[in-house]
Amino acid sequence: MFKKILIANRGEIALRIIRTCREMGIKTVAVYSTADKDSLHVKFADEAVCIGRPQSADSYLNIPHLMAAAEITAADAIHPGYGFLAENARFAQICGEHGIKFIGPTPEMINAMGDKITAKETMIKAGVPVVPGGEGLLSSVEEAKGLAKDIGYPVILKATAGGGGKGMRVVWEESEMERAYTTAKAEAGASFKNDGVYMEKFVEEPRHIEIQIAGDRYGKVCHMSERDCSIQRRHQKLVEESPSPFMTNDLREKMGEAAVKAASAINYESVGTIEFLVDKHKNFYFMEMNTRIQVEHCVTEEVTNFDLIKEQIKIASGESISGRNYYPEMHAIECRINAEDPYNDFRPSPGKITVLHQPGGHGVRIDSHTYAGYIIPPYYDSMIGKIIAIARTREEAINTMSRALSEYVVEGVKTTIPFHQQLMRNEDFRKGNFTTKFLESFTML
Ligand code: MV4
Repeated sequence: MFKKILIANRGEIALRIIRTCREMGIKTVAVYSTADKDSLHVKFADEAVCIGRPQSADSYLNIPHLMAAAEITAADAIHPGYGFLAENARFAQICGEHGIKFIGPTPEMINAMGDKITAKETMIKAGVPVVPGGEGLLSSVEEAKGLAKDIGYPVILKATAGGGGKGMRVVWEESEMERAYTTAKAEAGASFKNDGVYMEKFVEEPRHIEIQIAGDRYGKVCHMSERDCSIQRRHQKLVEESPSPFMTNDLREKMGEAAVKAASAINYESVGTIEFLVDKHKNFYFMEMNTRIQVEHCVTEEVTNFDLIKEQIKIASGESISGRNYYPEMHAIECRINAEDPYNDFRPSPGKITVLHQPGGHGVRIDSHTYAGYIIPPYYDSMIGKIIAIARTREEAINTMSRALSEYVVEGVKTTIPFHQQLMRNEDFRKGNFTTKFLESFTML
């Protein structure tokens, strides 16, 4: 097992990883930018190294600075968390070249899923359902128009280097194709330095349901059931839950089996997530694979009784997994608390938290790096924590969440707490009656 792990991240996930390391008897090294010198992850780690200026490119994304920090502290492994360098194959490669274990998949596995066309081809070969569409890159507007006629409108154009919505265009009829093709390509080129786009049938009003998987280096892969992430706004998830209110035992078996096939196809090692679109007829289609621990991993932890960070570290150190699948025994809902103003188009609201009271009590978990007096820097994403409510039934979990939100006091900055309070009272949400379009017609009262 590792003796000392450097955590190449900040905020709540850095703290989350430090907590598990402490329980496992592993020493920790925090890295921090000058903007994060008073952050809790710096205080709670065994050692801390400043790696640069506030801008991510100068600190959390600066590979030479991170490698220097790992070498001077003699860390034998690096945990990348999520975001930043978590899905950067070159970083994983460089860690390996320095004899430092990257806690995650190999560079080859990251690359296999990083290019969406390659990933889709791999899934087709593995027998995982994908959205009907063209094979490979589009090379002209004419080709796009011809293909769309075959597939049938509406279609969607996606960036092969994309994910998360950038370089994506829905096209409802042929007259829109030229403009959509041109702008999707330009946006993809500007965002990813790769302007390749491909086409799929547009699945209308889908649910976003993802399956947590784990694989070890001995070829065993298992799934740990689903998370419903349909409550999103501009491709930012706000609420996640497990199990999905839309799930049936039969669909879980089918999606779980497909997710295991997907991960097995690339001999995946580590924890990971297979994202699916699910239509109203319960047809499901592979969307992409996340080769990292995700923000919403906590709901899976709470319903399956696993510490997924511990599993991830154990797998990286060469331990094997049982190979059996795991099913929800409870219901868990997670609300992301962002320093944003839900009454003002979710505008970021950085600054000092002057007063803080965090909820507690039965069935409530808080993952947050905040404290009274903490200054939320403007340089990074605005998530300041997560509340997870756990109960035997979905209705009870919603009631626990409502109660917890009502206890949460944050002064000094605006937060998404009022949004979540209103959502927990929403009739359609309570009935489980929502798709990825739900928040488009949601207005703050
Ligand atoms: C789609 C789709 C409908 N049909 N693909 C959004 C982000 C990227 N990962 C893929 N996305 C979508 N792909 C087809 N063929 C609808 C979306 C989509 C979406 C997916 C999940 C959660 C929220 C979403 C919001 C808008 C669009």
